[in-house]
Amino acid sequence: MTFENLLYDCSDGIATVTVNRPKALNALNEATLKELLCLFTGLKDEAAVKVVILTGAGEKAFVAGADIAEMQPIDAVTGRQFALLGHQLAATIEDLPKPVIAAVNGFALGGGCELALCCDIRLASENARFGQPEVNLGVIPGFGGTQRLPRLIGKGLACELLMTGDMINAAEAYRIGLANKVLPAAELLPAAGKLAVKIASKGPIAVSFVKSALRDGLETDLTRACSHEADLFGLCFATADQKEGMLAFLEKRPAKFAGK
Ligand code: DAK
Repeated sequence: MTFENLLYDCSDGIATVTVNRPKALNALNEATLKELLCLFTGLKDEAAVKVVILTGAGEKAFVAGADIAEMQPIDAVTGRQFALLGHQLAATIEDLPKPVIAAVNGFALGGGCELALCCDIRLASENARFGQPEVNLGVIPGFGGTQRLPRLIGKGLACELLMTGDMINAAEAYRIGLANKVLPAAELLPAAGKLAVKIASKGPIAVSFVKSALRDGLETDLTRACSHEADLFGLCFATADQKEGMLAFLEKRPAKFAGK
């Protein structure tokens, strides 16, 4: 796959997607959003890919936000279309039946923070900075930040970040649960790769059900969410992976999952 603003690599079941506009700190213009949407849509049916790592090119930024130069002159109708494109991308990442790990290697601001928020796991380098600085620009987050941030870190902390536009460092992001782990910059991608390999060794259907149970369950009441979990748990017993996983345990050997 070749793109103008993205790099793509896949080996041993791990796909790495790199937003590649380092001169603009990987800011998301419309073309990049469309490429991300196209790529993540295609990954759904890419059987060779088990886990995806999303990162930014260069040493300074994951994604420094939506492209301000491109956004500055737009009108309300175009603004809405731009926001809808961002929402479509976020939903595609969240609905992808495979885990997506954000390797946040620098600034994750505005739309960049929102992009990281729709990934399943966020690892951060020590130089990572997170923030929703939209209020500094006279706008609000347009790619779901006002919704996903409070769901992850709680309403009070989210309010503070969203209303002040302040940036926080990686240690603070870890403290409030925005980052799962903080690593020296040179260790970020190897750590993301190691984590991806570990998850890729598990039953892929079970992993995708975990993602589905979390995604759908957290958006509904506990009774319905547990019922959804029970359905997915039951469905596991229709898979060859369940038979193999449990047989392998009984035979004291590693399981060989076929994803069936
Ligand atoms: N867009 C475009 N260019 C950007 C950019 C961005 N978000 N961030 C950085 N750049 C560019 C800079 O303009 C500069 O370009 P040149 O001048 O070299 O041509 C280059 O990247 C390097 O940046 P700096 O020279 O500024 O680098 P520094 O290290 O001094 O500062 C910084 C790094 C990240 C602190 C600073 O660049 C900065 O504050 N950047 C803007 C961060 C920001 O405000 N991000 C949020 C963007 S707003 C919506 C949908 C979505 C959104 C809103 C509404 N709807 C339609 C409703 C989303 C909004 C956002 O994401």
